[in-house]
Amino acid sequence: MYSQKENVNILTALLVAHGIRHAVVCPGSRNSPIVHNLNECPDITCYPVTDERSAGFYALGMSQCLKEPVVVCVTSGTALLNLAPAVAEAYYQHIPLVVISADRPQAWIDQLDGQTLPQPDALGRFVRKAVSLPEPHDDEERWYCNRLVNEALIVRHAPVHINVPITEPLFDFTVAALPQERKIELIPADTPPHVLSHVCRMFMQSKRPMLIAGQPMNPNLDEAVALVGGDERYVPDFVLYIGDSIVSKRLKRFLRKAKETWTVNETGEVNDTFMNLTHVVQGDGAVVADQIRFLLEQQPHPFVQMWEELLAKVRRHAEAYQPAYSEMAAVKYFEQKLPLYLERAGGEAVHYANSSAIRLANIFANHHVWCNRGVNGIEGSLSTAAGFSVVSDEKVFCVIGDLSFFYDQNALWNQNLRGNFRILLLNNGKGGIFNMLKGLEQSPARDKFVAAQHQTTAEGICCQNNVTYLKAENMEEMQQGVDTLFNIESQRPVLLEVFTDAAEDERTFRAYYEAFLR
Ligand SMILES: Cc1ncc(C[n+]2csc(CCOP(=O)(O)OP(=O)(O)O)c2C)c(N)n1
Ligand SMILES: [Mg+2]
Repeated sequence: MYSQKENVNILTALLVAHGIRHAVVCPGSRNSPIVHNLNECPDITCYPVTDERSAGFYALGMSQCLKEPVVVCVTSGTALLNLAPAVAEAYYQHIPLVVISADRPQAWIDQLDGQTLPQPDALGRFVRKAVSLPEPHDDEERWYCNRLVNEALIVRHAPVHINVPITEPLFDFTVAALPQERKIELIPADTPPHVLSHVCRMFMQSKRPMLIAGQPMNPNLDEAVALVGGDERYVPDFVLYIGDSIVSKRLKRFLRKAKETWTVNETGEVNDTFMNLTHVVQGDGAVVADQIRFLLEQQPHPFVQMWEELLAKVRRHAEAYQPAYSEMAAVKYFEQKLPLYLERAGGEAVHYANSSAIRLANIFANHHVWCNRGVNGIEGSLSTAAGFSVVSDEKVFCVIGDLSFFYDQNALWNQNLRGNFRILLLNNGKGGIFNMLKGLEQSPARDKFVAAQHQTTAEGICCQNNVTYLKAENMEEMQQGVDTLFNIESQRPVLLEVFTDAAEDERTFRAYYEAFLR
């Protein structure tokens, strides 16, 4: 029988899954649920040591001899601090000690309760990873708890610290079996033979494989997922995730239905975006993507083909759709004309700002797009594109909403800017994205305070900074303006301000989806 404490059981199940076989355990009541569990596991042998300082060194010696991670488990308070000398020694010897400390619930830290001190980062720089587990109440917290334990246990060649807050009552040992926990495995770059080829083979041999490339773009996947709805035939069983963030929330939610995800990255980081990660392969994701594309050319995969047909259908819809005058119409026209311009001009760099701009790019752009999607801030999109332009020989375009533009207007106050910098400013007089949030329309604060409605135009800013200013207030002016933005010769940056109505932007966006979901 195991403890009633869910975080303790998740931890125990994952210790077993990660192959832990030895645990040095120190006396105490707060850690007794953990010690109890370790003692229940047939694959784990416990070794009692009273003095925690000594216990740490016991574990160090065991790990040296066995060349595998060894647990040392202590109660709350100073017990943990007594491990510091052994942990520091392990750090510089590259020995994988797994420190497990029981803790009081967070609410009781610094409240003069017995045996409490701030434990989560107490071992400082002498551990490679320190995590403090939640006491889960729902599936999201259970996922979080699982992930944190996995993140600590995949670290190699260094000590780690897992802090485990446990609320009273402590002594209920009535759970018959440990939970089935998902193990996340790290496959280091040096694993033989040819890890990346193995991953590609796995991809080709899966029944329903899907390669997802994060930042910059997943064109048309948001709409495709909307179209799929609840159709299980489209759900992948094996997702291979490379690259960085994904724009579409709907896509992320959809991929959570997949059986498992493998990710390839250089750092070996755990990014469990779809909550079903099982393997982190250390390596170059672009190499894997190229290899898979090559294999798919040799031998088409029916599931991949089924998705490609769906994406082609969405693309046809995007091409055929005629939006009313709006931000969408401007981006669509810009993207339609871009390839024609490029045929003549050659190079390119297109930056999109956050909010609606990048979402529209995800529908209409079919090329590389730059966007600050690492943390999605609106504060630096114009500066990023401006910085890009001052070291580029090509034209650099920036498609940006009004709040993002006015926020970062300082970007234009710069001696180095030249005529290769071209801005398409989508001014709908507010953060139009907030129109898309269901339920927010009920708040009288929405337009004025949440979406920061305003009547500012960029004309004065352009005049002040010697930026060529163009504006459009209807379809015809917008199309002429975009053509000019591409073609005009200028020594100074050029900006086209397209004025639209946020309510119309919202209607057009919704109508685009409704037109093919019908
Ligand atoms: C630094 C920062 N502050 C606030 C936000 C929250 N935020 C996200 S989108 C947005 C509105 C952007 O408005 P705009 O640039 O006009 O684009 P639109 O929504 O109209 O397309 C805001 C304030 C953010 N992402 N970053
Ligand atoms: Mg706006």
